[in-house]
Amino acid sequence: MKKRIAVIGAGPSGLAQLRAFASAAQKGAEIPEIVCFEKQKNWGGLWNYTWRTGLDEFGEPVHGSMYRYLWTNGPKEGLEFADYSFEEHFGKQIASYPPRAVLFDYIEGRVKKAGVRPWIRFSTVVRYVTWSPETRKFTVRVHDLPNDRSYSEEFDHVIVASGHFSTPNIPEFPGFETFNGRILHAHDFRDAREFIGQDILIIGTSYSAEDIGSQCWKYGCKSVTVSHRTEAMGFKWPANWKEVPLLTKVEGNVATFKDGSTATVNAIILCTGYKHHFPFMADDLRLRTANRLATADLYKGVVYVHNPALFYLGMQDQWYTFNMFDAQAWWVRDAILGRIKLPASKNELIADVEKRVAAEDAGEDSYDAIRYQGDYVKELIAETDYPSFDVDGANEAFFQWKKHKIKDIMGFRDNSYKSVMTSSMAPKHHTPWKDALDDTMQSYLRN
Ligand code: FAD
Ligand code: NA7
Repeated sequence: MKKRIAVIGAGPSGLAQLRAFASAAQKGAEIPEIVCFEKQKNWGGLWNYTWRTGLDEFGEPVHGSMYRYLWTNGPKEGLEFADYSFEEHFGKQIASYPPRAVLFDYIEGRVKKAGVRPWIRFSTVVRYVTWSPETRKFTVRVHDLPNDRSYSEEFDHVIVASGHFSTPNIPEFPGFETFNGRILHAHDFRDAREFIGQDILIIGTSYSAEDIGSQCWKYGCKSVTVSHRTEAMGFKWPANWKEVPLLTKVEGNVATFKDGSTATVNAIILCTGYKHHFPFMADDLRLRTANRLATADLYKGVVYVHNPALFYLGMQDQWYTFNMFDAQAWWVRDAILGRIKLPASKNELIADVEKRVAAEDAGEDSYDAIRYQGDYVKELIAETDYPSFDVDGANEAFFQWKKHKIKDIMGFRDNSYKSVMTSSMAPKHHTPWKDALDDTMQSYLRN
């Protein structure tokens, strides 16, 4: 009997897993039967844009957290697939910070070519996964949404690739009930034009805060006030930005901050991050981790230490994305195919996690964090046939990116970097990011 593998999610991580198995099959390996369950009606995960917020047409929580006019927030040279370059996909080298639609096309191009779409059951949400120690199999209960039909199937392995930037972390501040304006989380932000002419307050200081604030500025909000819990972002912001300490209360439209200062605002956008949320996993299978580089309870960052037949992909906080998901997917594939042997004892699995946590904690700054994740990618690809690539060169693109942001936060996307896959330099984009209001693929590729 062939082994059966369930993959939960057809975003970049789940698709990397399908591609990894397809690649082994192309090279003549016998592969297991693979079933990928995807709750949305198309693939691409977060890169599959939806205008919807709240619940979808079936009453399921909307997965999408991406918004219109989203351009990548890091250089594409850091995420390029080693087995499918941007040049192979677009027939030419393209500029370094593509908008969402361009990356969606790139992700889709590789899996279309691999022919894995028939493995995916779309509009099918995974409801509950349990493990039987007797049969040593997982039971996966799913709901086929359009046909309103629930059913269960058994699998030898489950690979959870459901992402972790979809379930918002939503703190509450005194006075929210009576605020005279809109309060939303970044997860529900869709179009910066909604805030044209408005004074907006953003809570949080990470990527969502930086990027949503920048979008609102670019499309014409009146002012941006960013409130921090730990420390300010400290970039050289435009004149109508300010950074203030943490919000303590709102009264009417007046927000008061920890230092006693106030601001009158029309809208509050909570850019307060996301939760790892797996309500569909039984208690003994559910990953519980903070958003960090060395996730809790995952040997090699992918094998669930409490049940090594279960894998999680893409659960780390992310500098590296697509090629890290590939590195993980190829490694998980080889563990399942028996090409890589897992340690026999749980203690060894746990010791590996402890070592990774200590190594991450020993880092002093974000440059160390980039190196740390780069080393992790190197470690995994050295153990499989994923094409090796110049990870140090990709680290270098991230280092440059950080410097470019410090120099000009509204202009960093106008820089170009060298591909570590093809060694060619990206062209400069035809329009500076701050003036480029059209985010369509046609416009972007017009170089
Ligand atoms: P996801 O893309 O979240 O995909 C998970 C998939 O699982 C989804 O298709 C979902 O529908 C499905 N799923 C979830 N639960 C179930 C279930 N119960 N049953 C069935 N299917 C399920 N990364 C970059 O590299 N560059 C960027 O510029 C960038 N910008 C970002 C901007 C935003 C606003 C956000 C939120 C993230 C951004 N990221 C960016 C990071 C992003 O997390 C990764 O690029 C990537 O999408 C992660 O892929 P994934 O497959 O792990 O998760
Ligand atoms: P992150 O990177 O997890 O950042 C969350 C931010 O929210 C961070 O600045 C936190 O501040 C802040 N936060 C969290 N809880 C609170 C409360 N209770 N009060 C105030 N501030 C809070 O999430 P992002 O959404 O920015 O980025 C996630 C992904 O989406 C990323 O990959 C991007 O590419 C897009 P802290 O520093 O902990 O004080």
